[in-house]
Amino acid sequence: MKVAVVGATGLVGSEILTVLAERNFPVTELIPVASERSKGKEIEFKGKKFKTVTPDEAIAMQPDVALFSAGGSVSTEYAPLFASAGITVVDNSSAWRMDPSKKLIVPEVNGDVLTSQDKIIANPNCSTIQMVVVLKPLHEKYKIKRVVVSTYQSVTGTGVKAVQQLKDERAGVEGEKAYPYQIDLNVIPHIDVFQENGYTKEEMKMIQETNKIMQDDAIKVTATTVRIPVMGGHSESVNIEFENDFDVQELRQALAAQEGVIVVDDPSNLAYPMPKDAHGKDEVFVGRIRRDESQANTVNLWIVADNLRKGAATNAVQVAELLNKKGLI
Ligand code: 2RA
Repeated sequence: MKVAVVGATGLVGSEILTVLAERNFPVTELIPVASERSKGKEIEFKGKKFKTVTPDEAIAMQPDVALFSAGGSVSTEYAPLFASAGITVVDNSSAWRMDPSKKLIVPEVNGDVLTSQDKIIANPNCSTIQMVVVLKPLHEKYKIKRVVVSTYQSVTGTGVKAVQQLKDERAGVEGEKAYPYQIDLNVIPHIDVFQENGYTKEEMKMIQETNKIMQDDAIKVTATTVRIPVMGGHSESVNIEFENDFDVQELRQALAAQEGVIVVDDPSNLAYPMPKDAHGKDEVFVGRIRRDESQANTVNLWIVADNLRKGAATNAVQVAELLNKKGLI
């Protein structure tokens, strides 16, 4: 399979290359794509060196699938051009996520809705992906009424500049700033731009994307998204109210049986998920599972995943794997 990776030199793009190699995706030809500015830059894949090409050159090379991770404006401009050339696009930006004509896919949750008509497929926001993988079996079993989530998000979600800001601040070096404030030794309750309703765009993504992926607008969601000085992954404190009552042990078993989820929940041995352990892993980790004693039919839990992996690269590659398995590419 001819695979183009658009944005191959970025943080998510390089992770996509790692995941394609690790999962042995059947790549017969790799086409790394970068902007005109980085054209000709060398990247390595499975021990071989490849030179990046521009998006227009990539279209002319007719890949079977293109995994985009180059930001919203590149996706808005180029995804339709790739699609009209017959190339299926899996897009990691927010450009197409809420477009009613595009599918927003997490394979373990709603992979079954993909058809041969889908030429631009959206990859959800990282903080949404790790949450819906956990919500899915619980919604099936107990019917979710409302979700209250607070996030603790890694600087890798912002990109290379933010990782550098944290490293510079730790080293006491003056450098470029990705955030309006110091991030080291700090917590910033602000991710993406503020909206008129007082929420940030990241918070609205978690709300709207959850309803779209779960195919249920009746699920009420409210979110507070926060940046913390961590690199390994995003963490989320999630409070879920169900229509029906549950047994905590049964609920834990339902999560353990869910594809892509690993339960780490043994307080007596101080076992709970942490970003330093999730780093570099493809699964979503869940722990601190306990009944919310302040309200009926409600559970509290803690979800952690590597946001560059399941939150971005791994999910995109899994979508490509699913397309391949269904014979859609
Ligand atoms: C973040 N959700 O962590 C973003 C990345 N897509 O900032």
